[in-house]
Amino acid sequence: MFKKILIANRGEIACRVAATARRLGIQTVAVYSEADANARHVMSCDEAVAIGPAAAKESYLNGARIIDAALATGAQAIHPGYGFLSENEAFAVACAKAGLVFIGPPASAIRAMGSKSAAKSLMEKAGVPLVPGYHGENQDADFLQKEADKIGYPVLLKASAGGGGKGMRIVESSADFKAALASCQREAINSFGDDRVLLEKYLQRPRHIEIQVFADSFGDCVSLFERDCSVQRRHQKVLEEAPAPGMTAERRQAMSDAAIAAAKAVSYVGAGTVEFIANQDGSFYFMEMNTRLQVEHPVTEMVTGTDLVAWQLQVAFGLPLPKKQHELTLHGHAIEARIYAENPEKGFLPSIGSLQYLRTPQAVHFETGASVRIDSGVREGDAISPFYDPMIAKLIVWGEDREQALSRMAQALAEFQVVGLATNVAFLSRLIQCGPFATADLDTGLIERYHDVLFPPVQPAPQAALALAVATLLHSESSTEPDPWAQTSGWRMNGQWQRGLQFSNDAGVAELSLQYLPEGVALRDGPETLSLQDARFDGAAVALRLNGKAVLGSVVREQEFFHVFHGGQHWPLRWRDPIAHAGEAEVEGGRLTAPMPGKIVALLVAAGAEVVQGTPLLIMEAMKMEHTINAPADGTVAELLYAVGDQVAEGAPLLSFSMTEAA
Ligand code: MV4
Repeated sequence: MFKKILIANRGEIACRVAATARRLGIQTVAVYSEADANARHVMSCDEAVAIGPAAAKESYLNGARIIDAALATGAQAIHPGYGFLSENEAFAVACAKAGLVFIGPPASAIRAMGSKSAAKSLMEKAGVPLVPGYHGENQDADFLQKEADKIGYPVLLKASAGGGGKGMRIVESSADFKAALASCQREAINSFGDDRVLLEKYLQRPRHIEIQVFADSFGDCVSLFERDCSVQRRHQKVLEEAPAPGMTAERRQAMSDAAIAAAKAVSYVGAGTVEFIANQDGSFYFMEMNTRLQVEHPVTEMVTGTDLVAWQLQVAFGLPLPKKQHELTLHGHAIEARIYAENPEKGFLPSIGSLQYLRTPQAVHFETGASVRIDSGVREGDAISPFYDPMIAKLIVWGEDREQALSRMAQALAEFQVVGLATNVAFLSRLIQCGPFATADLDTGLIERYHDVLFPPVQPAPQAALALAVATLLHSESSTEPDPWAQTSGWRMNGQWQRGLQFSNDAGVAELSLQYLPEGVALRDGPETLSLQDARFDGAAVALRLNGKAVLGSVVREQEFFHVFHGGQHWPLRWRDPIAHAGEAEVEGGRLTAPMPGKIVALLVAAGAEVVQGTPLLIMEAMKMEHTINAPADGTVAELLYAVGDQVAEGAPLLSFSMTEAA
């Protein structure tokens, strides 16, 4: 076996490859960009080489630098992971020239599958089913229109050089054909520098089903069966599962046979995926072959009990496949969800920032038979930078059947907690629990069709979440005031009994009033009074009793936010801190009111003083700290209502103030 390999990638897949190499006793060399000097993947390897600036073009896509790093460290082989250089024919050739093993397919197979129409012709010859259509060289508009008429509408126009959904046009009728063709050709030349198109029968509500194949250098090729990746958004996979719901043994056999024929037609070696587009009736057609290991490979590993990276290393070293086809069986059901730093409510815009707080569900390595697996390239405190894919982790669960896998996924998502940036966790939760996914009524349009269910309006925070935030706030104040949770009797703040608290989210503001009692606090929420008792804290974890009932959760503070995790949901609650906002106090009926209970320690102006906005007017002491009340606007102090040394209750008017009228 290899003694040392270089991993030409970053993030989750680099960590994934390093873990298998370690298990097999293979030394690993990481490469890293300037943005990744402290990255998790660097720490996962035995050695690391800096390869350039943050921009991928100048680092992870710089094949020459990576080959130099491999040669300099004495690595025998390069694992490209996915993305970056994994399907780069020239890189595969350059590795071989440098005497390094490229852990991937032969360069000729990468090339053969690189062009859509050429690949289709090859597949046609190999007997792999294709969508009825035309993918020849003749690009004459009248000829193409006649071909489209023969196929029957709707017809799909695709850029021959395209991929990932770019340059596609649905044509509903012969009358629309010429205009759609011209538009498709324009996009194709702009995007790919090649205006050739192909025609296909357009499938309504298709599914994306792909077959994992593996071939060795002895001509053996096996199928590790299918994955259903129908749940996508703008051609980005969101959920993947294996096996495909509704798949029959006969259909699986037919798809596997077709995939193996596709691989053999290009003399494939290594891990590959043959993508099919499937009709709801199960009929399927070749779309393309991905000549690399894929992001979603863990679901296949979980249902087949294999380590596909170990297979890649073995095959690349020149060993035969670890298992024969008859030794491969399916066990249970696996689902993967891709957790991203992105904001679903803002069009899935990537969310850049740092993972200030990251808690993931209990996960043990898949080989131990654990049912939850997390593949991630980041840890708490790490940044999600604008330079690379903003994936935080892949969450993969296994169950005896789909139903069990689904409930484990729901549970695991409920335990996935992030503070510091927006994530798609709540969206994924809704997605896996929505009707069509739960009942496996899958197709590639699911997310768009169920938009309303997947984007419900923000709800007001439940009282339990508010209680957790309040308890945490009082606990955090216990460095300056006695902790109400540590008191046994009669505690009150500065002799005051009451205090107002405001927590807001996108659904509105919760106006609470707090009353300190010997046995805890009472929380008034509108007409209701809730008793809040026995709060206990352990890191971010909080336990308390609300009206006698146990409430559990976690609370993380981030500036003015209390991030409450409770009942599997994340409630980011903005606390309107009266101290922080004291200077902005509203002029209520010409009066400034005490933001909190306290004592007047200084009066800085006299009655009748004309002041400008921001002028300090008086100083209060509350919670053993001094708070200055500033003029909220330009105006005149009409009357001072307290003297130095007076106690004031929260909300008490302190002085009357009249704003200068705008000229
Ligand atoms: C199709 C199709 C319907 N009919 N071809 C999109 C990406 C490209 N690789 C192939 N794609 C499609 N080809 C025919 N003849 C619908 C899609 C399609 C799709 C396919 C797989 C996964 C997600 C998709 C989302 C929209 C459209």
